[in-house]
Amino acid sequence: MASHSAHQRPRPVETESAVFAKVAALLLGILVAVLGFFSLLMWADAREARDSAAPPAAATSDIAAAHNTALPLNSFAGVVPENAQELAAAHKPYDATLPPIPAGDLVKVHMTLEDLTVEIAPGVKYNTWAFDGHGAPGPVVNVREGQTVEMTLTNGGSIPHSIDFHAARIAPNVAFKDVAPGDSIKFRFTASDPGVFMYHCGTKPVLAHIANGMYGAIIIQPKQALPKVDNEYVLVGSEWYLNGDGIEEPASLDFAKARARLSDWVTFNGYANQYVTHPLTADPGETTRFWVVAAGPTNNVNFHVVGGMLDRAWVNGGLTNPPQTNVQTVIVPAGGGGVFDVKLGAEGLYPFVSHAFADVDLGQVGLLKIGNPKGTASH
Ligand SMILES: [Cu+2]
Repeated sequence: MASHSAHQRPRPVETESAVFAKVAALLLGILVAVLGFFSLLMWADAREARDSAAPPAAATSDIAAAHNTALPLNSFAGVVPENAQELAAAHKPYDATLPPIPAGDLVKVHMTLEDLTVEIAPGVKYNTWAFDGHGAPGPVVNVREGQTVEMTLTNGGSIPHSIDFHAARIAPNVAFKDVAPGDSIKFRFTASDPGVFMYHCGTKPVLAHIANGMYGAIIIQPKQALPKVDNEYVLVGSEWYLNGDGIEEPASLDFAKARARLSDWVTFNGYANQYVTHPLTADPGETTRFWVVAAGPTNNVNFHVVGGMLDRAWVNGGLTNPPQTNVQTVIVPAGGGGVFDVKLGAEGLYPFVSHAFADVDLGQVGLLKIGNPKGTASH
């Protein structure tokens, strides 16, 4: 092959079409540069508008105004302080253990509603409206089919609230009506439908009241008992929409983000990843029953146990029908519940997740620790 230095080729004469092509390329270059300059200006403008946007509304009175809040919305997804790991370890997890069924025909449940600041992720504080000092979720109500539940709700908060039991066949305008601050309401219903159900505040806008933590699980065990299992845990899935990162000062609800479904944290029992740091436990060969409620306000829980099968799955509450068997993933719809039996033989760390993985990323994952395994899970 000839090298450039050895054989200098004669410079070709440029044809008319080559000259035209060069001029066209030059003009195109100028056009691209001009367009680029203007788009840079527009980008800077949009950025400034976003950064200077007023923080979205938190109080109920501002919720109507927030309906008009324009996009884009600020995300605080996954934002934690530097010592998050330490804080996660120190956090006392919500006790997921199924409480015992009270004796007698009448079960009296008394919840006081209060405004309470709680942690929803390591170092992330949030102003909730909380049932019975629990933050979120509220206490688990566990009864047997045929018992009568007498519910008393006392409103210790600053605005009206209410309580709506999905397990109750009752006139909602009577039982689920708004209770003014300082007042109480008392009503009874028969636990007639076995299953796992959601309860929540039904005061408008319901989206805001649920997003602020006003939900919990009520379980009605069937008269004819389910197959006996070794461990029973209650998981309430929910998501949080923050108007700040909640680190320096507590965050409140960003209603516009709740409407746009832009969650910052997604949790089991109100706190991101708490059962990763503090796993639920079982022994090898044991069967574990998960009572799962998807409180939302909007997200489903796509329940799945990594490394296992849902050996028995009672879908969406009803425990009167036979369970599905050997299922991989079951959707628990927002406002619904499911019961899942999982038998795991080998020692290990088995993640339970909502298999909508954006939600895992934001904290809706826990571990079921079988025995005393070495090493860690890959999820
Ligand atoms: Cu409420």
